[in-house]
Amino acid sequence: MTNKTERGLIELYNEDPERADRLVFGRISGPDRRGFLRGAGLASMGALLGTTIPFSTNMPGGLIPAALAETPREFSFDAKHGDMIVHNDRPVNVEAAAHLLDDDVTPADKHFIRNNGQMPYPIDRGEWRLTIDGEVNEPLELTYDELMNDFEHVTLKLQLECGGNGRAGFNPLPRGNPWMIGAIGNAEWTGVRVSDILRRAGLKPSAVYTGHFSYDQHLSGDPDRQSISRGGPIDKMMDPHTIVALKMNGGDIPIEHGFPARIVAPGWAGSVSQKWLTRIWVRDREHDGPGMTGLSYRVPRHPVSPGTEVAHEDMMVMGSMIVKSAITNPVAGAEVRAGQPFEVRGQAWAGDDHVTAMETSIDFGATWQAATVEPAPNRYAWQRWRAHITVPATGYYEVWARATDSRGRSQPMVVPGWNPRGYLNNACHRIYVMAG
Ligand SMILES: Nc1nc2c(c(=O)[nH]1)N[C@H]1C(S)=C(S)[C@@H](COP(=O)(O)O)O[C@H]1N2
Ligand SMILES: [Mo]
Repeated sequence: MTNKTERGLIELYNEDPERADRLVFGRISGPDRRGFLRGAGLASMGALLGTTIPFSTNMPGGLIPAALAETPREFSFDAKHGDMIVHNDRPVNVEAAAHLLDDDVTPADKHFIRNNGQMPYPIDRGEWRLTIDGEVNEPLELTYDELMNDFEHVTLKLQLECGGNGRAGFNPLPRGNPWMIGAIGNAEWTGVRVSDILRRAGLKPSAVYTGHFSYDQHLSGDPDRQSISRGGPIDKMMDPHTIVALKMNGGDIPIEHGFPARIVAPGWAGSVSQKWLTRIWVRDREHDGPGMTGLSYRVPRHPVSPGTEVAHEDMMVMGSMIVKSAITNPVAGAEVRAGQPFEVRGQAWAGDDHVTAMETSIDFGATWQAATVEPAPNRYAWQRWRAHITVPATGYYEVWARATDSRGRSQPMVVPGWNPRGYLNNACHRIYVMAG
């Protein structure tokens, strides 16, 4: 994977608004050109888009129009996987453009890839072992064949989302990949329940947490440094949906997704789901490997204002991801016909919970219409939602989508809860359409 992506426009606006204006508008016409971002430049925006904006009076000030903010194809170089967006190739970090998430089961080539270290060399499945040790009565060393033959298997569609999905929306932009919406996938995973493996080893009463280990080397090449080693509380690991996956979508797990075996702990930050798994260390305290301490995969215990430096002791490990949805059809920028209904659809998910309602808006959130949302085929799978939308007249529209979960929590319209590393942005996804 050699192609790089131009920085996302949101990121660019956060870091260097004048350069962003130059890129978008060609040149800066006056000192207050940035006024565009404060909602004052609607006339010039209409001119830029080549059309009118029927609901422009509802448009919140400071909002970067979706046409400019969310069109990776116009602002990125061609990625190797079609419309996949390559943030980095060392380590490999690739996300899907929203319309690639339209499949109910995400194919491997549309599933985001998040590596922290070097991709391991092809691993010999015959040599591979999984060690279970620590706070167990009987440590285990399992072969691939034993996992294939001596345990019950489950096949589940499971959402796996990077904790930093949506990071690009935070201002100031925290360090890390500027994921937009596509660091999420819902593949079909087959494997052995972690709970069955831990029961076979026999948990001691002191067992409270797991620590996960793997083959991938640290980027520095130092063999003594792990690239990442996270884990989860015993309750999450004993949940029957948390598995050691041996297959992805019915075949061997592709190397970039963790061949020959990985954890899938659905609904939690993807980093709990160790790829190229070699060991589960059962611990008598919260794990403290790379990715567990400091600011990594941790959020402030109490809300902080954007840009705050938060002391490490005021941070806590993230648990479940939160309610979110993506518009996967139409593709951003699609042409539709005024007065004629068109189908809008997508996926919705809510970490440990499920989605109970979906709504869409075409007037910048002034009014909302109910959409249908299907039940998940199994717990922790994402849910398909659909709506039929008609725009009243020609012009530029944004379609906004909002999910509500089983505990009554909805997606916010503005970016929520700034935190030092930019986790858990579940602001509404929006796309633009042009009505002719
Ligand atoms: N061994 C290992 N496991 C890992 C990672 C990694 O860098 N090394 N990245 C984690 C992170 S941060 C995420 S979001 C998921 C991504 O899984 P995917 O690449 O299959 O989408 O893998 C997790 N498991
Ligand atoms: Mo991640």
